[in-house]
Amino acid sequence: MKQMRKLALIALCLTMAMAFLACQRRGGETESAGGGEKLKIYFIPKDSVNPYFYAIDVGFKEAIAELGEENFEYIYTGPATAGPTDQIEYIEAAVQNKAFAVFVSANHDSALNRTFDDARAAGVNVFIMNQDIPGSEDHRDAAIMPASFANVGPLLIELMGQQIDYSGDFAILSATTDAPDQNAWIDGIKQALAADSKYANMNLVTVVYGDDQPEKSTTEMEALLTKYPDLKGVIAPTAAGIPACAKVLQTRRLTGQVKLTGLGLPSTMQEFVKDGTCESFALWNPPYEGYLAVYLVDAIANKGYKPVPGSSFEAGKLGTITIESNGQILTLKDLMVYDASNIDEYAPLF
Ligand code: RAM
Repeated sequence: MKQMRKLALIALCLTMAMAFLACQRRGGETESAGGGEKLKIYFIPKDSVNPYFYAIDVGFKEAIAELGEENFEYIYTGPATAGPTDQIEYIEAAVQNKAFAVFVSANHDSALNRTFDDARAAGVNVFIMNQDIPGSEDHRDAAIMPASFANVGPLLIELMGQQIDYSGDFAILSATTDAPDQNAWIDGIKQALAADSKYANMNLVTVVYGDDQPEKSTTEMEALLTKYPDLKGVIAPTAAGIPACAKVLQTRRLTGQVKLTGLGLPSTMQEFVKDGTCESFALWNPPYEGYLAVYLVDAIANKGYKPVPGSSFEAGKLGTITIESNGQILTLKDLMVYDASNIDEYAPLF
């Protein structure tokens, strides 16, 4: 009997050890060198498989290399899917692990509020990454924005207009239904469409959601083409969705007939710009966001900086960064447009 209990105990310990190791590997956490004084920085993307967020990760690593690898423990971890509450357990684990700061690309504008409050009460600096949480700003310390969101909708409608000669039906293929960033841009597209008579002959037929997953984006794009045979174009403001849309157009030999624009990574869009499937699309510089985040942490931890509106900190090659009155930090103001003239230059970068 005693022997059996001992065996059961050993089995339990082994299972726990394996589960612990599995957790460590989940989401590709970086290895800790184990020092006690390191600043622990967590980056929790919308989901762990969307390549868009790997481009931000590059910036974190670049700044850490500049400021000394020995000073940081950087952990990139997140859920497999981008559900509204999927990130909670990852934020809680970061708090448990005594994170200095968490950078979260929130999948919902309020579903994480209590988790953020608990984290801040435990002394963790909470930043929203690549977007903000509209209406819930009191629950975070600041938000790192890739660009001014006010510029996104007007630019995307203009790129679509240029491609379809400002006339005809178009659709939007977004990411998840609750995504604060996507919804802000969709509102911006709708507002610009209504506000400018230049777009009077353009008609938004529907908004569909590919959940930032290539398979679902593909299915949704195919359904759009079937349901709207007169569709002239699609705006996909998602780096996971736009290459999936392009692939569908390429495979169905619809290049030139149904136009495509949106937000995407030059690296995944290069082939589609080259063959004319996508004449132009836009983005900012995702690595800058991670880079800026590390300098922000360094300023708070080592230079007595308090990240309050109106204050400034030095961010290496990005110069002096000032926090806006609404607590947002603009990595860049304007977006950049990619087309055949510059895609080869940017595709190797991100
Ligand atoms: C998607 C995500 C992300 C967005 C990019 C452009 O992958 O929705 O939040 O910023 O696209």
